Amino acid sequence: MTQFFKNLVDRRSLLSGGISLLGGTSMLAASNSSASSTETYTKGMAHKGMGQMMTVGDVDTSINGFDPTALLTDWETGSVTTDENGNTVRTFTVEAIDKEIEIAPGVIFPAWTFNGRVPGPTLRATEGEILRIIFRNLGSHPHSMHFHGIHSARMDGVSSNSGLIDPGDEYVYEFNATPFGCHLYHCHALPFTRHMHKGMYGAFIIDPDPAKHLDHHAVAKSRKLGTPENAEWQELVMVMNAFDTNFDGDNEFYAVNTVAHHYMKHPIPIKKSKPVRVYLINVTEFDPINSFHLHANFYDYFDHGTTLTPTLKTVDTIMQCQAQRGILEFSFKDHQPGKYMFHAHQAEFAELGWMAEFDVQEG
Ligand SMILES: [Cu+2]
Repeated sequence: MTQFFKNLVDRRSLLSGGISLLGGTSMLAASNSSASSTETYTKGMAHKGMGQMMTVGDVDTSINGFDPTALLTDWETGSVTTDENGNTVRTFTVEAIDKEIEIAPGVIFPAWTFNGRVPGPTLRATEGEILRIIFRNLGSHPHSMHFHGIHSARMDGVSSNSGLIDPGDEYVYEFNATPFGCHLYHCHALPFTRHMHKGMYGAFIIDPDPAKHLDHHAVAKSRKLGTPENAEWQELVMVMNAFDTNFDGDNEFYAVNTVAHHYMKHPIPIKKSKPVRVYLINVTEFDPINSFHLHANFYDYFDHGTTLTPTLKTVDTIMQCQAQRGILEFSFKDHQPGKYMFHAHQAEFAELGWMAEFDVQEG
Protein backbone atom coordinates (compact mmCIF):
# COMPACT_ATOMS: atom_id res chain seq x y z
CA MET A 1 0.00 0.00 0.00
CA THR A 2 1.47 3.31 -0.97
CA GLN A 3 1.68 6.02 1.62
CA PHE A 4 -1.05 7.87 -0.27
CA PHE A 5 -3.52 4.98 -0.06
CA LYS A 6 -2.54 4.25 3.51
CA ASN A 7 -3.33 7.85 4.39
CA LEU A 8 -6.62 7.70 2.49
CA VAL A 9 -7.76 4.61 4.38
CA ASP A 10 -6.58 6.03 7.67
CA ARG A 11 -8.56 9.18 7.14
CA ARG A 12 -11.68 7.39 5.94
CA SER A 13 -11.50 4.94 8.83
CA LEU A 14 -11.49 7.86 11.17
CA LEU A 15 -14.47 9.48 9.50
CA SER A 16 -16.60 6.37 9.12
CA GLY A 17 -15.91 4.50 12.31
CA GLY A 18 -13.71 6.43 14.64
CA ILE A 19 -15.16 9.86 14.88
CA SER A 20 -16.23 9.23 18.47
CA LEU A 21 -12.54 9.32 19.32
CA LEU A 22 -12.78 13.01 18.63
CA GLY A 23 -15.69 13.48 20.97
CA GLY A 24 -17.96 13.96 17.99
CA THR A 25 -21.56 12.89 17.72
CA SER A 26 -22.20 13.06 14.00
CA MET A 27 -21.20 10.82 11.13
CA LEU A 28 -20.84 11.19 7.44
CA ALA A 29 -24.16 10.37 5.84
CA ALA A 30 -22.59 7.45 4.02
CA SER A 31 -20.90 5.97 7.06
CA ASN A 32 -21.66 2.51 8.39
CA SER A 33 -19.75 1.37 11.42
CA SER A 34 -20.29 -2.33 10.62
CA ALA A 35 -18.56 -2.08 7.24
CA SER A 36 -14.92 -1.45 6.51
CA SER A 37 -14.09 2.07 5.54
CA THR A 38 -13.33 1.06 1.95
CA GLU A 39 -16.64 -0.80 1.60
CA THR A 40 -18.50 2.10 3.11
CA TYR A 41 -16.92 4.49 0.68
CA THR A 42 -17.70 2.30 -2.34
CA LYS A 43 -21.30 1.67 -1.27
CA GLY A 44 -21.79 5.31 -0.57
CA MET A 45 -20.65 6.30 -4.02
CA ALA A 46 -22.79 3.59 -5.70
CA HIS A 47 -26.02 4.06 -3.82
CA LYS A 48 -26.10 7.59 -2.55
CA GLY A 49 -25.93 10.92 -4.23
CA MET A 50 -22.94 13.22 -3.94
CA GLY A 51 -25.13 15.54 -1.91
CA GLN A 52 -25.17 13.05 0.94
CA MET A 53 -21.42 12.61 1.03
CA MET A 54 -21.03 15.20 3.71
CA THR A 55 -21.26 15.90 7.36
CA VAL A 56 -24.66 15.63 9.05
CA GLY A 57 -26.15 18.44 11.06
CA ASP A 58 -24.86 21.93 11.50
CA VAL A 59 -22.28 23.73 13.57
CA ASP A 60 -23.61 26.16 16.17
CA THR A 61 -21.95 29.33 14.93
CA SER A 62 -23.11 31.26 17.99
CA ILE A 63 -21.00 29.00 20.22
CA ASN A 64 -18.03 29.34 17.86
CA GLY A 65 -18.51 33.09 17.94
CA PHE A 66 -18.04 33.37 14.17
CA ASP A 67 -20.15 32.43 11.19
CA PRO A 68 -18.45 31.36 7.94
CA THR A 69 -21.18 33.15 5.98
CA ALA A 70 -20.41 36.43 7.75
CA LEU A 71 -16.65 35.84 7.40
CA LEU A 72 -17.00 36.13 3.62
CA THR A 73 -17.53 39.88 3.78
CA ASP A 74 -16.52 41.22 7.20
CA TRP A 75 -13.56 43.37 6.24
CA GLU A 76 -11.59 44.68 9.23
CA THR A 77 -10.56 48.20 8.29
CA GLY A 78 -9.20 49.27 11.68
CA SER A 79 -9.13 52.92 12.71
CA VAL A 80 -7.68 55.74 10.63
CA THR A 81 -5.69 58.78 11.75
CA THR A 82 -3.32 61.23 10.05
CA ASP A 83 0.24 61.69 11.25
CA GLU A 84 2.15 65.00 11.45
CA ASN A 85 3.34 64.59 7.85
CA GLY A 86 -0.18 64.15 6.54
CA ASN A 87 0.14 60.40 6.00
CA THR A 88 -2.80 58.11 6.60
CA VAL A 89 -2.12 55.72 9.49
CA ARG A 90 -4.37 52.69 9.75
CA THR A 91 -4.28 50.85 13.09
CA PHE A 92 -5.49 47.32 13.80
CA THR A 93 -5.62 45.45 17.09
CA VAL A 94 -5.12 41.70 16.96
CA GLU A 95 -5.08 39.33 19.93
CA ALA A 96 -3.88 35.73 20.06
CA ILE A 97 -6.46 33.67 21.92
CA ASP A 98 -6.62 29.92 22.65
CA LYS A 99 -10.11 28.72 21.78
CA GLU A 100 -11.93 25.48 21.13
CA ILE A 101 -13.89 25.72 17.90
CA GLU A 102 -16.34 23.39 16.16
CA ILE A 103 -15.00 22.65 12.66
CA ALA A 104 -17.67 20.07 11.70
CA PRO A 105 -20.84 19.10 13.57
CA GLY A 106 -19.71 17.63 16.90
CA VAL A 107 -16.00 17.87 16.10
CA ILE A 108 -14.22 20.23 18.46
CA PHE A 109 -10.71 21.43 17.58
CA PRO A 110 -8.39 23.10 20.12
CA ALA A 111 -7.47 26.12 18.01
CA TRP A 112 -5.05 28.94 18.49
CA THR A 113 -6.74 31.99 16.98
CA PHE A 114 -6.31 35.61 16.05
CA ASN A 115 -9.22 37.51 17.65
CA GLY A 116 -11.07 34.31 18.57
CA ARG A 117 -11.83 33.24 15.01
CA VAL A 118 -10.38 31.07 12.28
CA PRO A 119 -9.37 32.46 9.89
CA GLY A 120 -8.38 35.61 11.77
CA PRO A 121 -9.78 39.01 10.85
CA THR A 122 -9.54 40.03 7.18
CA LEU A 123 -7.30 43.09 7.48
CA ARG A 124 -7.96 45.51 4.64
CA ALA A 125 -6.03 48.66 3.79
CA THR A 126 -5.14 50.84 0.80
CA GLU A 127 -1.80 50.95 -0.97
CA GLY A 128 0.57 53.58 0.47
CA GLU A 129 -0.95 53.85 3.94
CA ILE A 130 1.13 53.39 7.08
CA LEU A 131 -0.12 50.29 8.87
CA ARG A 132 0.19 49.78 12.60
CA ILE A 133 -0.82 46.41 14.01
CA ILE A 134 -1.00 46.20 17.79
CA PHE A 135 -0.52 42.52 18.59
CA ARG A 136 -1.29 41.19 22.08
CA ASN A 137 -0.60 37.60 23.00
CA LEU A 138 -3.37 36.41 25.31
CA GLY A 139 -2.63 32.77 24.45
CA SER A 140 -0.62 30.09 26.20
CA HIS A 141 2.32 29.91 23.78
CA PRO A 142 4.71 32.44 22.23
CA HIS A 143 3.37 33.66 18.87
CA SER A 144 4.06 36.29 16.23
CA MET A 145 2.49 37.94 13.21
CA HIS A 146 4.35 37.50 9.95
CA PHE A 147 2.88 39.52 7.09
CA HIS A 148 3.35 38.73 3.43
CA GLY A 149 4.24 42.18 2.18
CA ILE A 150 7.24 44.52 2.03
CA HIS A 151 8.72 45.64 5.35
CA SER A 152 11.91 45.84 7.42
CA ALA A 153 13.49 42.84 9.14
CA ARG A 154 12.33 44.13 12.53
CA MET A 155 8.73 43.87 11.36
CA ASP A 156 9.02 40.40 9.87
CA GLY A 157 7.63 38.44 12.83
CA VAL A 158 10.22 35.68 12.81
CA SER A 159 12.23 34.59 15.81
CA SER A 160 15.55 36.04 14.66
CA ASN A 161 14.26 39.60 14.24
CA SER A 162 11.30 41.10 16.07
CA GLY A 163 11.08 37.76 17.84
CA LEU A 164 8.26 35.82 19.28
CA ILE A 165 5.85 37.59 21.57
CA ASP A 166 5.48 35.83 24.89
CA PRO A 167 2.10 35.23 26.54
CA GLY A 168 1.00 38.47 28.17
CA ASP A 169 3.26 40.63 25.98
CA GLU A 170 2.46 43.12 23.23
CA TYR A 171 4.27 44.18 20.06
CA VAL A 172 3.46 46.83 17.48
CA TYR A 173 4.23 46.01 13.86
CA GLU A 174 4.49 49.01 11.58
CA PHE A 175 5.14 49.16 7.83
CA ASN A 176 3.78 50.62 4.62
CA ALA A 177 0.93 48.98 2.79
CA THR A 178 2.67 47.68 -0.33
CA PRO A 179 2.34 46.09 -2.81
CA PHE A 180 -1.40 46.11 -3.46
CA GLY A 181 -2.80 42.60 -3.69
CA CYS A 182 -4.32 39.64 -1.93
CA HIS A 183 -1.91 38.71 0.83
CA LEU A 184 -1.98 36.91 4.16
CA TYR A 185 -0.52 36.98 7.62
CA HIS A 186 0.23 34.11 9.95
CA CYS A 187 2.11 33.19 13.08
CA HIS A 188 5.73 32.30 12.37
CA ALA A 189 6.56 30.53 15.65
CA LEU A 190 8.14 27.09 15.47
CA PRO A 191 7.15 24.37 14.91
CA PHE A 192 5.68 26.22 11.98
CA THR A 193 3.26 23.48 10.89
CA ARG A 194 1.75 23.35 14.34
CA HIS A 195 1.18 27.08 14.68
CA MET A 196 -0.22 27.34 11.17
CA HIS A 197 -2.59 24.42 11.27
CA LYS A 198 -3.87 25.37 14.72
CA GLY A 199 -5.55 28.33 13.04
CA MET A 200 -3.13 31.25 13.21
CA TYR A 201 -3.63 32.89 9.82
CA GLY A 202 -5.81 35.41 8.07
CA ALA A 203 -6.31 37.41 4.90
CA PHE A 204 -4.47 40.70 4.39
CA ILE A 205 -5.83 42.69 1.47
CA ILE A 206 -4.22 45.86 0.14
CA ASP A 207 -6.45 47.72 -2.30
CA PRO A 208 -4.73 49.62 -5.12
CA ASP A 209 -4.75 53.40 -4.80
CA PRO A 210 -6.53 54.51 -8.02
CA ALA A 211 -4.50 57.75 -8.13
CA LYS A 212 -1.36 55.66 -8.66
CA HIS A 213 -2.84 53.63 -11.53
CA LEU A 214 -4.17 56.03 -14.10
CA ASP A 215 -3.49 53.49 -16.85
CA HIS A 216 -5.99 51.09 -15.23
CA HIS A 217 -7.98 53.66 -13.31
CA ALA A 218 -11.42 52.05 -13.55
CA VAL A 219 -10.12 48.65 -12.48
CA ALA A 220 -8.22 50.15 -9.57
CA LYS A 221 -11.32 52.03 -8.41
CA SER A 222 -13.38 48.85 -8.56
CA ARG A 223 -10.85 47.15 -6.28
CA LYS A 224 -10.88 49.93 -3.65
CA LEU A 225 -13.32 49.26 -0.84
CA GLY A 226 -15.83 52.06 -0.30
CA THR A 227 -15.96 53.42 -3.84
CA PRO A 228 -19.20 53.34 -5.89
CA GLU A 229 -17.30 51.22 -8.45
CA ASN A 230 -16.42 48.69 -5.74
CA ALA A 231 -20.05 48.54 -4.60
CA GLU A 232 -20.94 47.18 -8.04
CA TRP A 233 -19.09 43.97 -7.15
CA GLN A 234 -19.86 41.12 -4.79
CA GLU A 235 -16.57 40.56 -3.00
CA LEU A 236 -15.87 37.47 -0.92
CA VAL A 237 -12.83 36.28 1.01
CA MET A 238 -12.16 32.56 1.04
CA VAL A 239 -9.36 30.94 3.01
CA MET A 240 -8.84 27.30 2.07
CA ASN A 241 -7.87 25.49 5.27
CA ALA A 242 -7.83 22.04 6.82
CA PHE A 243 -7.58 20.42 10.23
CA ASP A 244 -5.58 17.49 11.54
CA THR A 245 -7.95 16.50 14.32
CA ASN A 246 -5.94 13.53 15.62
CA PHE A 247 -2.51 15.18 15.21
CA ASP A 248 -1.06 12.43 13.01
CA GLY A 249 0.25 14.80 10.36
CA ASP A 250 -2.70 14.31 7.98
CA ASN A 251 -5.83 16.39 7.65
CA GLU A 252 -9.21 14.91 8.53
CA PHE A 253 -11.33 17.90 7.50
CA TYR A 254 -11.04 20.45 4.70
CA ALA A 255 -12.97 23.67 4.26
CA VAL A 256 -13.18 27.18 3.02
CA ASN A 257 -13.29 29.42 6.08
CA THR A 258 -13.00 26.56 8.57
CA VAL A 259 -16.37 24.77 8.83
CA ALA A 260 -16.57 21.64 6.66
CA HIS A 261 -19.38 21.76 4.07
CA HIS A 262 -20.73 25.02 5.52
CA TYR A 263 -21.45 26.56 2.11
CA MET A 264 -23.17 23.38 0.90
CA LYS A 265 -25.65 23.75 3.76
CA HIS A 266 -25.70 27.54 3.45
CA PRO A 267 -25.08 28.35 -0.23
CA ILE A 268 -23.63 31.80 -0.85
CA PRO A 269 -26.30 34.10 -2.34
CA ILE A 270 -25.19 35.80 -5.56
CA LYS A 271 -27.14 38.44 -7.48
CA LYS A 272 -26.71 37.47 -11.10
CA SER A 273 -26.45 41.07 -12.29
CA LYS A 274 -23.36 41.76 -10.19
CA PRO A 275 -19.88 40.39 -10.96
CA VAL A 276 -18.13 38.34 -8.28
CA ARG A 277 -14.60 38.85 -6.97
CA VAL A 278 -13.10 36.20 -4.70
CA TYR A 279 -9.97 36.82 -2.64
CA LEU A 280 -8.66 33.26 -2.40
CA ILE A 281 -5.86 32.11 -0.08
CA ASN A 282 -4.51 28.65 0.60
CA VAL A 283 -3.20 27.96 4.10
CA THR A 284 -3.66 24.17 4.05
CA GLU A 285 -0.90 22.36 5.95
CA PHE A 286 0.32 18.80 5.22
CA ASP A 287 -1.01 18.68 1.63
CA PRO A 288 1.25 20.32 -0.96
CA ILE A 289 -1.51 21.95 -3.01
CA ASN A 290 -5.15 22.93 -2.91
CA SER A 291 -7.38 24.01 -5.77
CA PHE A 292 -10.53 25.92 -6.70
CA HIS A 293 -12.83 24.63 -9.41
CA LEU A 294 -15.98 26.52 -10.44
CA HIS A 295 -18.86 24.70 -12.11
CA ALA A 296 -20.63 25.87 -15.26
CA ASN A 297 -18.52 28.99 -15.56
CA PHE A 298 -15.01 30.34 -16.11
CA TYR A 299 -13.07 33.10 -14.41
CA ASP A 300 -10.11 35.42 -14.80
CA TYR A 301 -7.33 35.00 -12.26
CA PHE A 302 -4.89 37.54 -10.81
CA ASP A 303 -1.99 35.66 -9.21
CA HIS A 304 -1.26 37.24 -5.79
CA GLY A 305 -3.65 40.04 -6.80
CA THR A 306 -0.66 42.25 -7.55
CA THR A 307 -1.68 43.16 -11.09
CA LEU A 308 -4.69 44.97 -12.53
CA THR A 309 -4.85 42.76 -15.59
CA PRO A 310 -5.42 39.00 -15.30
CA THR A 311 -2.47 36.66 -15.17
CA LEU A 312 -4.72 33.82 -16.36
CA LYS A 313 -7.78 34.35 -18.53
CA THR A 314 -10.83 32.11 -18.88
CA VAL A 315 -9.97 29.22 -16.58
CA ASP A 316 -12.25 27.12 -14.39
CA THR A 317 -9.61 25.56 -12.15
CA ILE A 318 -6.51 26.95 -10.47
CA MET A 319 -4.19 25.44 -7.91
CA GLN A 320 -2.34 27.10 -5.08
CA CYS A 321 0.52 25.84 -2.93
CA GLN A 322 0.49 26.84 0.74
CA ALA A 323 0.51 30.65 1.16
CA GLN A 324 -0.20 31.20 -2.53
CA ARG A 325 -3.20 33.37 -3.21
CA GLY A 326 -4.98 35.25 -5.92
CA ILE A 327 -8.12 37.02 -7.04
CA LEU A 328 -10.85 35.38 -9.11
CA GLU A 329 -13.34 37.42 -11.14
CA PHE A 330 -16.43 35.97 -12.78
CA SER A 331 -20.06 36.69 -13.54
CA PHE A 332 -23.31 34.74 -13.64
CA LYS A 333 -25.20 37.46 -15.52
CA ASP A 334 -26.08 35.22 -18.47
CA HIS A 335 -26.81 32.13 -16.36
CA GLN A 336 -30.11 30.70 -15.21
CA PRO A 337 -30.70 31.20 -11.49
CA GLY A 338 -29.83 28.14 -9.44
CA LYS A 339 -27.16 26.42 -7.39
CA TYR A 340 -23.67 26.38 -8.85
CA MET A 341 -21.06 24.27 -7.13
CA PHE A 342 -17.42 25.12 -6.48
CA HIS A 343 -14.90 22.93 -4.74
CA ALA A 344 -11.37 21.62 -4.55
CA HIS A 345 -10.88 19.35 -7.53
CA GLN A 346 -9.06 16.88 -5.36
CA ALA A 347 -12.20 14.78 -4.78
CA GLU A 348 -10.96 13.66 -1.39
CA PHE A 349 -10.76 17.26 -0.15
CA ALA A 350 -14.29 17.90 -1.47
CA GLU A 351 -15.74 14.88 0.29
CA LEU A 352 -13.99 15.78 3.52
CA GLY A 353 -15.46 19.28 3.57
CA TRP A 354 -14.15 21.55 0.79
CA MET A 355 -17.28 21.61 -1.32
CA ALA A 356 -19.58 24.61 -1.65
CA GLU A 357 -22.32 26.25 -3.68
CA PHE A 358 -23.30 29.65 -4.98
CA ASP A 359 -27.04 30.32 -4.99
CA VAL A 360 -27.43 32.52 -8.07
CA GLN A 361 -30.58 34.62 -7.85
CA GLU A 362 -32.37 37.15 -10.04
CA GLY A 363 -31.51 40.70 -9.19
CU1 LIG B 1 1.84 30.81 16.97
